[in-house]
Amino acid sequence: MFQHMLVCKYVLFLQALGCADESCTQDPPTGLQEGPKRIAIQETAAIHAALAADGAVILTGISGVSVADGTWEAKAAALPSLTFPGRLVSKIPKVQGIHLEHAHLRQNLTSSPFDLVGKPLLPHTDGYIYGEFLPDYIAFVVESQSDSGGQNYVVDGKRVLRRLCDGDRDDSDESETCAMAAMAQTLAVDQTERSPPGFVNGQEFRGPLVQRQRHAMHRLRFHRQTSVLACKDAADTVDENGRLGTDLRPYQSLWALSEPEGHQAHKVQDMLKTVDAAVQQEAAQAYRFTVHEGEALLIDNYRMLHGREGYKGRTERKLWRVWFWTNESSGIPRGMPELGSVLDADELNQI
Ligand SMILES: O=C(O)CCC(=O)C(=O)O
Ligand SMILES: [Fe+2]
Repeated sequence: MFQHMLVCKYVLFLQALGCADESCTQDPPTGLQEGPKRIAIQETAAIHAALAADGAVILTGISGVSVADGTWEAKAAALPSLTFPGRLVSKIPKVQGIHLEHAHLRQNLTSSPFDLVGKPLLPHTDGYIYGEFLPDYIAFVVESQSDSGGQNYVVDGKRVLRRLCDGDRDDSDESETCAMAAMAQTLAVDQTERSPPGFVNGQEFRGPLVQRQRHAMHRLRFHRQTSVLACKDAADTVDENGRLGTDLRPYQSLWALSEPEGHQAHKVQDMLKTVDAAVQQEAAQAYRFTVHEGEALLIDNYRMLHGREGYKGRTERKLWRVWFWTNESSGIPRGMPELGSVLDADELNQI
């Protein structure tokens, strides 16, 4: 009987992780005890091995990338085709100077604007406004780092699921949270960014919090954006070193019920709160690391959430953010041009 219970529990655990068999438990996420590995930008195979293992990698040698005008923006734009040769669906990467974006955001946010510059960032996925069609990889190229603070962190979606459904734990709460992990992967919830409580109005998107890619089942796709109020908390509660405080509001995500009046509403609400809390706990424990000038942080934006501590100092922190879509993504968002080199198209057909 006891053995039977253990087997059932294990099956529940595998189901909650979205696995039909044991294959996806063989490679437990490491949790990046020392932050992402540093790998030279030319080492394509090593970069992909690190991405598969850890979901994030720090690329070195970006200053040596040869581009016609030598600017950091152009080096950032070259990064997707250098790291994913022949696999890009978006031929023109979207590059944005985060330092340039700040002024624009202050003027254009549909929610009441407030000063976020230098304040911590809670764990999120990028490109959330595209709904289902968020970029599957993102990178931050560092042109100059702040004098103090500004450490990044990543939260592994696999670890969030494992926190909810740890096969080794043996308590009654665990089977409840394990059922919630399964629900997070099957039940559609509203993940549309709406302002308020979001910053802007994004594309409509309803779906499970965590999904597996149709053509790349090994990949999780996790979406999380945080409410403006949660970001305000993060800005208001920093300690003297600019670090994120701990007394943030309990629920920070923009995830909402698809059917607020439905008979399952309470259950779904509990699940959203529980997954949100697990994300927060993982973020609190995540290793903080500094990405230096001339390096880039490359992240699997489907599996990983990312965030950043606050920063200050006289040196302007200049980062170039790149969003790109590979042939394992859900596709490029409607209205985005698919332009670029015919060579890429040929290579893509050979895969
Ligand atoms: O400032 C950073 O290091 C990251 C910023 C970020 O997450 C973003 O702009 O999406
Ligand atoms: Fe981001």
